[in-house]
Amino acid sequence: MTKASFPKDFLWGFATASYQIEGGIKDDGRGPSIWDTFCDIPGKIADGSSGVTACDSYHQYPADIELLKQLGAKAYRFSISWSRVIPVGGRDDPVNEKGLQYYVTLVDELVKAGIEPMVTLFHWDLPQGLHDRYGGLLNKEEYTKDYVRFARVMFEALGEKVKFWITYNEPWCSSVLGYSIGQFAPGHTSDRKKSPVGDSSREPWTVGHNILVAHGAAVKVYREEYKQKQGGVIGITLNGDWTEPWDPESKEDIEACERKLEFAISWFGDPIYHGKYPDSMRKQLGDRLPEWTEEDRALVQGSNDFYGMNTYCANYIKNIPHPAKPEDFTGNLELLLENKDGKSIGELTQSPWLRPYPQGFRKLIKWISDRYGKPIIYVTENGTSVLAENDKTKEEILNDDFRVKYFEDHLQALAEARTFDGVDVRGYMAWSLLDNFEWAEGYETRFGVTYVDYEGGQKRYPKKSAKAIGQIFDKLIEK
Ligand code: GBH
Repeated sequence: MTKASFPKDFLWGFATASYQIEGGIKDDGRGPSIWDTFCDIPGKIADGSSGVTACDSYHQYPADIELLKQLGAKAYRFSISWSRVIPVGGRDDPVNEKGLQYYVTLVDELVKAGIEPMVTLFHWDLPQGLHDRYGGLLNKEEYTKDYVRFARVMFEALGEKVKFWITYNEPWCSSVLGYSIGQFAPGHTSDRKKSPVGDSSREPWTVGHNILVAHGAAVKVYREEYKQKQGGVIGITLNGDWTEPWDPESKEDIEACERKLEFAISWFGDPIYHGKYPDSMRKQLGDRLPEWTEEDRALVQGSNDFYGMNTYCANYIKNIPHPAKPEDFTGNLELLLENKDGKSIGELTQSPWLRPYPQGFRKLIKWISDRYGKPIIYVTENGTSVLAENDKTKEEILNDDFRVKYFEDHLQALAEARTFDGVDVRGYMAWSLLDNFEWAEGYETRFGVTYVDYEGGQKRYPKKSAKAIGQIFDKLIEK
């Protein structure tokens, strides 16, 4: 019997994002991002915190690299703070050399340590200057030009040392959480109790479209001007979680499961691989979903060298038997954590939305692989919080058996998908290297394989899971 495994050159490591770890938000000329602004609005972040210090990685990055070395990581995925590099953000605005130098040094040091840098250009922290100047992500013409210039600055500065570029992290989150429910920066929503501005029925679809076009434009520049001499690959990272029917007997719930995956993943995946939006979305959203011009389609279709996959959990799905509300972004269905019989999809964690369901990981990656013609896939995020972890003592936190089990189960499922389902997965980045600023949840929720002591100078202490990942890979990687 064949054993599920990964090939020798399988790229594994850990992931982070700029605003979640860097701190130093005013250091060396960094400009504000929409997340700095959002965190200043009372009530938006659960514990009233912000990324002002976070893990202090702007200063303590050598400790991060040390940690990666110690854990045996082959790769490190991090993101660039655009407003650190171009403080106001625009194509005619000055580059901040000191801010740029931070990333040049980080990449140099990683390469020296034998760790492959995987660079995300955009993990949600848009320069506030661009939001103020023309509405940021809502303005396709202006935004695309500014994003392409930013991308170009990074391609030039980091050059051939970077072989993996990710244009965007989870455009679904920027669109839906930022422009429909207002839970993330810039907080737009139709709900006037939460925000004075926003139109949940239209803005998320506009923003999603604009991100796709900007992604495509940056990929075109990379392929035409840099790829050959630098030898890297470029793609986008999409988020999405597996779905199971709330009532397995219900045809409607089964159909709704597929629709949910389309609204979450194919919204972006289909234009990139098939040149169009899914029919289910067009049917529900009509002309609120932008049309593809020939010009935009040419930029977007075929624009992925690889598919970046983020996934954490799964949901039960229940169809809604009434016409969709204008603000619906799910595909007119309910997302539930228990099925018809009251069975939970997985154990509780600190994140209300996250209950581990490893078999869903295998099914989802196969679904993606089948739908998009067996693309090369890198899992760019996967991980878990732990229920009430922050209330425990440091010693207890370091013994994170729950997280160890999560990684064991998910890596086994992933190896099975590769070995038995023919999925072309080439790498895996655990979320996250460090406990960090968990967006609207603040610091209460910890996702790190490393405990960060926020009261003790952000000192890092690897948890059991940090060391376990290397051991799990050691067992699964072919000798
Ligand atoms: C990732 O998103 C992010 O890339 C990363 O920055 C973050 O720290 C990590 O997850 C852990 O959260 O509240 O019902 O609207 C994961 C995808 C999609 C998960 C939106 C939470 C909210 C569901 N996220 N989802 S709900």
